[in-house]
Amino acid sequence: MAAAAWIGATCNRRSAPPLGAAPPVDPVGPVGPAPSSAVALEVALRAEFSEAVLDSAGGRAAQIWRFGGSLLSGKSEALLSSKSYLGPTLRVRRGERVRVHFENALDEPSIVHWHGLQVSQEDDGHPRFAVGRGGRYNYDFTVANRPGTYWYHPHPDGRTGPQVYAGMAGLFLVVDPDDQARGLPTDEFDLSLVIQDRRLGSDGELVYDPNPMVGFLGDRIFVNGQQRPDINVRAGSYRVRILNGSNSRIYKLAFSDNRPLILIGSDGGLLGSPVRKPYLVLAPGERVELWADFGRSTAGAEVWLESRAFSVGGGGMAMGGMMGMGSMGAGSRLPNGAAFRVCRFQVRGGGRTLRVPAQFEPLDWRPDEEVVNRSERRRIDVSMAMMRWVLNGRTFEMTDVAPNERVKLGTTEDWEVQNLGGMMAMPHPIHLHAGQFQILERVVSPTWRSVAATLQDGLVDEGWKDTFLLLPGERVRLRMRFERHPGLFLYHCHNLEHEDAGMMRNFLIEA
Ligand SMILES: [Cu+2]
Repeated sequence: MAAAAWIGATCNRRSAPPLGAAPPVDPVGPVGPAPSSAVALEVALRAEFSEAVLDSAGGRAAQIWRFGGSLLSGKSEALLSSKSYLGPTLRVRRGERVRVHFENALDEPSIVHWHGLQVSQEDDGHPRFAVGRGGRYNYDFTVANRPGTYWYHPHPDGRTGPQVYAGMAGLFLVVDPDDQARGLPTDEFDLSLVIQDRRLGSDGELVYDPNPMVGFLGDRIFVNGQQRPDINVRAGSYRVRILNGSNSRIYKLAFSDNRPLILIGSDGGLLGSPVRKPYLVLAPGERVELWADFGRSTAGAEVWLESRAFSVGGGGMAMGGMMGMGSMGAGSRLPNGAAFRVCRFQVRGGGRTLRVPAQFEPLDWRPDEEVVNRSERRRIDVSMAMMRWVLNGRTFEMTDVAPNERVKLGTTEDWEVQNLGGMMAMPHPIHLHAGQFQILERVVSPTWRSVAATLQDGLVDEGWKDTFLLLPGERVRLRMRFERHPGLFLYHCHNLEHEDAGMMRNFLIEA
């Protein structure tokens, strides 16, 4: 229990579920057909105690938790180990079958969620499947998703925040062999950045002391597990994939030379066509893919990726401070909405400048006629009750499904998610499991327009989404088709401290 000192200090409301024992679950429909194809990638993934150097100045190793990975079968480039606390990057193609043998060597229950992937309920990492120390869980799924930037992280009940913070996260890239023919930068010109914030004590160890209102906010920015790295690039065109792997921090990303950002992809892969934005807002769990040309001006040039100032509303700022326990200090040193630098791109040597493709494949949107609840949209009200964030007035119960949380397999629905926090309202990144959806509409109440104005030009609603940022006083309409897999899935806030405090619910896809 070496890492227990900092990891114990959570604001958790519930005791942990019994070790390794999945509670009884009602039968939730047939399991999807067993994959019959050959396994393209088979890996062992171990949640384990480890060490990593976090303080760029100190050089002393800190205690971390991580996903240790090893390749059991498949191509060597399908499992790329990281040089940091992050887990290995998995790289597979659509249609390939993946087997993961997960082992938990931590002292508390854990389970792996494949964020954004459309898999069966048994493969989705629901907390009811969490295994305790020494426990194992086997995943076996065929990648149905479009090529894109997905990721994996733990999803145990009440402990997701501390586990991700301790280092447990990794990328899951669904790669496309046609990208080069499509005119996209590939190989070394295809970069992935995982952005996270951390806080280190004077001993160089991670400090985790979340604020019950705001969540956890660190005061040091890490990219790919390293503090404020310089990223060497060539003068030329890049595809830059970015994951916000932070617990609670929202980024308003821009380049220091004020060039527009060219968005080519979002959570579920490439857009229909590139979109230019003045800045990009990336909430916890969201991904973007950018087109970036470096070194167009002078050789040896550099450009910073920055996060710019924005407003988060009452619950994210003043109230968080007033109610503050835990990381008030960290929160006030670098609150959500503060401006800071993320990383520096330094141009070293020549590359190739490509022309941004005007179009990619058109997206196959679900039409209005297909929507089964057009007359009465399903509503999810985000509010606060008894000083806790709730979804339709409820907090998470392991297998509980309310009457308005049942949908039919093979149908398409419109959902309206509404942020009603009153003066306490703050932004919440909302994530749905079991598929990708499209964002149709955002409406902000007049009271909150000035707050929304600091973020709305950079919100990423384009393309297929599995996570979106719901601003204070805002109503968002999304459309999702429940296909392929029946069963019990989750929808929740991806502010991990909100999630751990119960801002999560099940929904049941009935066959
Ligand atoms: Cu939240």
